[in-house]
Amino acid sequence: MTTFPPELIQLLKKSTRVVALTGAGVSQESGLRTFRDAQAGLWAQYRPEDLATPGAFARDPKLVWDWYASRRESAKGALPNAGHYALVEMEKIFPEFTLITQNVDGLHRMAGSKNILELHGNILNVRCSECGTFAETWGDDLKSVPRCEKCNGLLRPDVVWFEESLPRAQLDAAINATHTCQVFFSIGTSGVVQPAAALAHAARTDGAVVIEINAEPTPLTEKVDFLFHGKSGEILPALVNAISA
Ligand code: BV8
Ligand code: ZN
Repeated sequence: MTTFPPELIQLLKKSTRVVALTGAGVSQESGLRTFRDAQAGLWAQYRPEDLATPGAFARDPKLVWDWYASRRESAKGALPNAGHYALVEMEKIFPEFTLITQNVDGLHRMAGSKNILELHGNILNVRCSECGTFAETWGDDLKSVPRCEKCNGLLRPDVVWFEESLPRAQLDAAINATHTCQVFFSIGTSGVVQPAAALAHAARTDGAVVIEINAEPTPLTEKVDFLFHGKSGEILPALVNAISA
């Protein structure tokens, strides 16, 4: 059972503006592979960074479509874990709580979080790569990538690929929340993907207390004010209990 320094609990009890940045580690206990977990089966021969790019989709749209289709099915079959639900509780505890997620699995929304900024999109949504129209349904023949009903363009997952810009409104809101928060949590992220990884450092520069909850050290670890190594699905509920006590 994680124990927390009394000064941290005192600080959190009187904090009003709090930000939590989450990464794939938060969904690991829901059975979803993290981004740097070794891929399995057919996908073991590929690195995610080599598939999650516009170039990969241009070169082999069917390969990329199928990778996302298998990940979409995994995400659909996953349920939020105790870490997701603890973040829902944190949104009720802190007057101004902003959840910034790099995750594309939709589990924070499924758990009941409301004020969510999805920096990298959502794998459950599919849009046209040409006209941007969202598709509710699509054919699923084994040979080709489904096409847009409006313009016949290739459909694609509604996620941000490497070398693609993040959605401006979400990123601006994330930067604003980061600059004004008193406490910044970095949870279940390796802290290497930019510009999301820069947020924790910006919070620290602006004087926020930075707390890392992660299974292993990251480039942020030596700079944080409080560090909890372990599973977010165990540490977050314990933290919420300690704050609520
Ligand atoms: C962009 C969607 C402008 C797709 C993803 C500087 C500035 C700007 C850009 C760059 C820059 N330097 C480099 C770049 C380029 C690039 C980048 O960052 N590259 C990296 C690899 C160096 N960034 C971009 O391209 C971004 N675009 O900036 O646009 C631009 C325009 C033109 C040209 C250049 C730039 C776009 C980045 C978004 C990419 N899309 N996802 C998809 O999912 O398929 S990112 C992807 O990585 C996922 O979203 C994932 O969430 C994210 C980050 O990974 P993590 O979440 O941290 O997951 P990871 O597996 O790494 O770590 C999990 C951690 O959890 C581990 O530490 C593990 O120990 C821990 N853990 C595991 N289990 C648990 C746990 N912790 C707690 N409890 C557990 N149970
Ligand atoms: Zn279209």
